[in-house]
Amino acid sequence: VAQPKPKVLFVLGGPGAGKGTQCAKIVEEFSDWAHISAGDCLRAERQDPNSKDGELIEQIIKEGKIVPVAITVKLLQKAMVASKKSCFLIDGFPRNLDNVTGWKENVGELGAQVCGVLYYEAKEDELEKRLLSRGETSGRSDDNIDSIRKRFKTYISETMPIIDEYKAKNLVYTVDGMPPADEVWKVTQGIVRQVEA
Ligand code: UP5
Ligand code: MG
Repeated sequence: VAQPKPKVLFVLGGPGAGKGTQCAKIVEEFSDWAHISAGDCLRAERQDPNSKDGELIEQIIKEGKIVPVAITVKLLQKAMVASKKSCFLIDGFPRNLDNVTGWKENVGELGAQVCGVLYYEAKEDELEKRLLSRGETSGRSDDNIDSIRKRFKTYISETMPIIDEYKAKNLVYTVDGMPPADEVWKVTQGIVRQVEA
């Protein structure tokens, strides 16, 4: 019997919009789904002393720029296989045109069906506040005001146009990311139910 094609939801939104927080809640409630954070994959690879890409990844993350897709997509695929799940939340990817092309070439429509984009919308001043406060304990090398501003810039110039492209294809589920996380969760939950159905 043929296996059903894996489902994918891309999860996008500005830095600190709540992508990771909401994905964690989704996988708690919906057992078919795996949470694959591109940023987490890259940070783990950076920590691996055997990786030849570690230094490059660190430099790019600090500058709020985007890692070449060949590196990212390889890590995403590895994590997807390791999860043994059939539905994937791909958190923080694709962030630019290079990412979209690299996904299509390496995973593509044969590998997985992209059901849509879960998009968390929030204002920059709120995001800055969240990230600075997280930065007190996160240990993330990009949770400082310099890197945060650079991340915003990249988000506006490179990621927003990608979200707009998916919007034009009617593939975007826009969620207001400004209310408290529990309220955002109620909306998120409804969308995942709809995607699963
Ligand atoms: N928080 C969450 N929800 C809240 C709410 N509703 N109200 C109040 N507070 C809320 O949340 C951030 C903080 O806000 C937390 O303290 C949380 O408690 C609180 P989180 O859920 O972590 O938000 P998230 O959107 O996941 O923020 P994150 O910082 O992870 O977003 P980024 O997109 O900046 O980070 P990511 O890890 O995806 O990428 C980091 C870097 O890696 C990129 O800048 C880039 O350099 C690189 N990268 C690539 O190059 N390619 C990729 O494909 C992916 C990443
Ligand atoms: Mg995150």
